[in-house]
Amino acid sequence: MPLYPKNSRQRLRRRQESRKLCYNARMLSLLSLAIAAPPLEVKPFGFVRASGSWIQDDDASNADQDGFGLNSRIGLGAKYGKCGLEAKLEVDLTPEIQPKDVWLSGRPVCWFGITAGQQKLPFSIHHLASDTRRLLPLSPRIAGAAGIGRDLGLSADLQIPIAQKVRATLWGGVYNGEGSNRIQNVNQDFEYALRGLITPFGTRDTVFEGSAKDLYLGVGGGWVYNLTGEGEGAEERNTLGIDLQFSWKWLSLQGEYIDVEVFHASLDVPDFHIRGGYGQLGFYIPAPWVEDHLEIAGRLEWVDPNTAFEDSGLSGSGSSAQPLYQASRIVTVGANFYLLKPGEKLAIIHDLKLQLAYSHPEEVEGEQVQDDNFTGVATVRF
Ligand SMILES: [Ca+2]
Ligand SMILES: [Ca+2]
Ligand SMILES: [Ca+2]
Repeated sequence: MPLYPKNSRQRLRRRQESRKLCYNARMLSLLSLAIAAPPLEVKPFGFVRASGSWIQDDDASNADQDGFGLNSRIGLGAKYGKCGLEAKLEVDLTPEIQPKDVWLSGRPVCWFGITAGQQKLPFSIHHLASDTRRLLPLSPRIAGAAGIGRDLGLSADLQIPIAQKVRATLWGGVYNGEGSNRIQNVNQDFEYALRGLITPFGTRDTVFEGSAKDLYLGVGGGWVYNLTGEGEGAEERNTLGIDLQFSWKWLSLQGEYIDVEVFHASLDVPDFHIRGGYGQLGFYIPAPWVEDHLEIAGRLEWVDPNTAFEDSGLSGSGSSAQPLYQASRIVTVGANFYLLKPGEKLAIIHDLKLQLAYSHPEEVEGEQVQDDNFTGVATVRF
């Protein structure tokens, strides 16, 4: 007589087999977890941007501002998981060595993220797009006059997905308000920024100007508040901006309006506004041979750097030939040559291109300034 009845031996074998299966399944699930764990992506990047410009010499100025310039930057980006941790470190090498973006960002869930460190304030498309991803070689003057840059701070963003696409994004942040590469908060006051962007057809991963042949519409608005200086020298700035960006196939349109209200603690210094806006257009020539490689671009802009004053002719000396206070209207036309197709992923960030543009600023408050200029920029991005 066998020790165990036949059916109990079978049961034992079945139990052993099922235990083995269980073990295998556990190993498999551990293995699949290891495979599914998001890999850590570390990516070096950088660019070299060489520019040359010719600027008409005004009779009142003895400075010849024609010349060449070189900008170069290197950086390192690290990403863990699609909605996990991300870090960025980038440093300008020329014209001088200085840190640009230095931040760490965490997304506990895909639709919400927090970023800490030196970062761009969420304001204006032109400001948020990298220097290498812009439609024209020179920035509209209002972008520089508004003076919104990078700052040390803490920000949060909220992405609102509807039907699997991000249709709206909100940003908010608190910053030092002392400008780039300033750790100390000199006046112990903070700078605040808020931005909202509606993107009915989905958002872009990277901010850039122009078209990548995608259908894109972005309607945005932002506000920045900052108090700089102390006592009688204190200055308060309220900056409002609205922006619009559209692209489809060969065409791209973009416009912004920015108004900076400047208050002074001292009653001797008049309060004023810095106001300006621009509209620009890019169009790829859809002809054989040049299709996806040749884009014509144009921009109409208006700026008043100080609504309380107007200066006649040139203000400032040496290399700052721009009128400091008087309003200008500027017409710019340009052409861009791309060495990669816009449909390709790399071309979305304009990796290899040559840009040429001619600008005619017309002064509208005081005397005319001879300051027409021609600029060429070659960009290599990796
Ligand atoms: Ca401050
Ligand atoms: Ca003025
Ligand atoms: Ca002029």
